[in-house]
Amino acid sequence: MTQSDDRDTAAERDPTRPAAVLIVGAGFAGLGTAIRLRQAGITDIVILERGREVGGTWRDNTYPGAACDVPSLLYSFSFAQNSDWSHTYSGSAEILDYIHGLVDRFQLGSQIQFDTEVSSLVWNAEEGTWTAHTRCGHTVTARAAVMAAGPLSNASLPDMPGRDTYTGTTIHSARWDHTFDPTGQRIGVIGTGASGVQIIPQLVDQAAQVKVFQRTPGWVIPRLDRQRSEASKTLFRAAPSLQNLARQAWFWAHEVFALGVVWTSLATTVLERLAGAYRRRQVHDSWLRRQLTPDYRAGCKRILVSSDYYPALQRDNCKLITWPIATLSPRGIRTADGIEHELDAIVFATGFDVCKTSAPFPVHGVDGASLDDAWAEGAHAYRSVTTAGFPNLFLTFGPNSGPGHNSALVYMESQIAHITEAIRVIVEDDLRALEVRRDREQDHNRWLARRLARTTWNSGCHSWYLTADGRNTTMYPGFATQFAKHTAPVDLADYQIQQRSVSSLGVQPDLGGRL
Ligand code: N01
Repeated sequence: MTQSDDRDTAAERDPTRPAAVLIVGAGFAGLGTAIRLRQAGITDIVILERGREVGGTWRDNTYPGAACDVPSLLYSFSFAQNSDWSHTYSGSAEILDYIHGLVDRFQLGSQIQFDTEVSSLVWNAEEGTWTAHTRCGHTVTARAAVMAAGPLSNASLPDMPGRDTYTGTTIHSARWDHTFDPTGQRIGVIGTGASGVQIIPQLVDQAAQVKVFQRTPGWVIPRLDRQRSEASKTLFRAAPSLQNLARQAWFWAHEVFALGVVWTSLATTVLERLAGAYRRRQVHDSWLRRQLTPDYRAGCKRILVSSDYYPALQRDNCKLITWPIATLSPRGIRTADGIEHELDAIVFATGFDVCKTSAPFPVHGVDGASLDDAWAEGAHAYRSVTTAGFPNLFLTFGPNSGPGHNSALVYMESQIAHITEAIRVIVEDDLRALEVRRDREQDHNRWLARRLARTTWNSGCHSWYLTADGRNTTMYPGFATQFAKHTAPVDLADYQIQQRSVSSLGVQPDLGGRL
């Protein structure tokens, strides 16, 4: 670390003057943004984190079997590669270790304020600053703000009839209670999405009985995981270019996957045939197979990647229940066929409340306009990163930035590239405001809407990608390569720029180590 890097740590900085950047959230996106900003010479950064440690979704999702269904070589930053992944697809603990390693390696620790939950963000047009108000009553002001709270940070507990009457143990997948011992228990699992299919095999190994309450079956493909040899780790350590080549190979393999997952095409039919053959090979009972057969096109909901889910469902102590849940009762779950399933514990693998028509906390931009009002009919942004009326504000995993077929981190790096360049311009050119032009944002969203209409996600299934009235505000309708080409560069012609004099704020532009 250079001396100039040292001087702007959160502990040392003068809290009465605005920081260059405030970042909300210390998960992958928030930390990645901080790393790239620092590498661009912008070091005066404050990261506000509501939890007690970094890691976001990988800190919160510690349920048994939690792992990534994207290969680790690709599910890691290109600018911070790791040769030592233990498996092709690593578990959540190892991913969390990697994130902690980023904090140490890029010396971000002193820039993070933990236990600090942002309750609102307010733009001050005169000064060209954002002020974050926190639940503990502090404020932090900065010239640019990055919202990196993560789309999957709030667990969704469905409001089922009778939920409060149930007297057994309830656990949400994203808030696992590690004091809970499944051994010998009768457990119900609600939800068979990406989290559910990872938890169920683990519970079946230990519990006396597991009842899986499925509302919609998913398309399942095998997970080709294997332990990595010491030789391959040594090789990648010695030859990083080889590791990069392996990463590129995974990347392009996933890009090809888009042909079947993003659009309904011949490749979708091929994918469905392969998943069907896998189901036939794995599931022996024809009635069970029928219950597990989706009635929507592959890719419409997230494809499930698991090699142990189908075998677990066929174990003697596991039963798939497809009758809809009528109510929770004091002793368990009553399904629509009138049967009461007595359970010692219910696991809700029911996903997340994803903000599709609102911000995660109140955000007030130009003239006090609220982001919630702007997004009332569905979140929108320019290239997923900025939105008109909210200058100097940047979003990670903003509207229409989600991948259906490739690593979320690849998409994240493109957003971070755009954000870093835009903030560099704000700081170096000492701008009061950099605000995307409304017409450019609207053009972008009209283009998105046309392309989204032709994607598999809009082919008729119900998923968390869509708003209640069917608008897709979460996914990007294209390849990761297109997203990067679209998102990473900053075209200043798409932005309105307001200059200001240095003296108006009484600070010198922060150029970190760039001078
Ligand atoms: O949540 P989900 P998740 N009654 O929303 C069911 C990421 N992730 O936590 O399909 C009955 O996908 C719901 O049923 P249905 C990944 O991006 C990544 O599993 O809506 N059932 C569904 O089965 C993923 O997309 C990894 O009919 C109810 C399940 O609960 C995202 O997280 C691993 C219900 C929810 O599935 C979310 O996945 C894990 C109700 N009232 C997760 N409400 C990686 O490996 C909901 N359900 C990277």
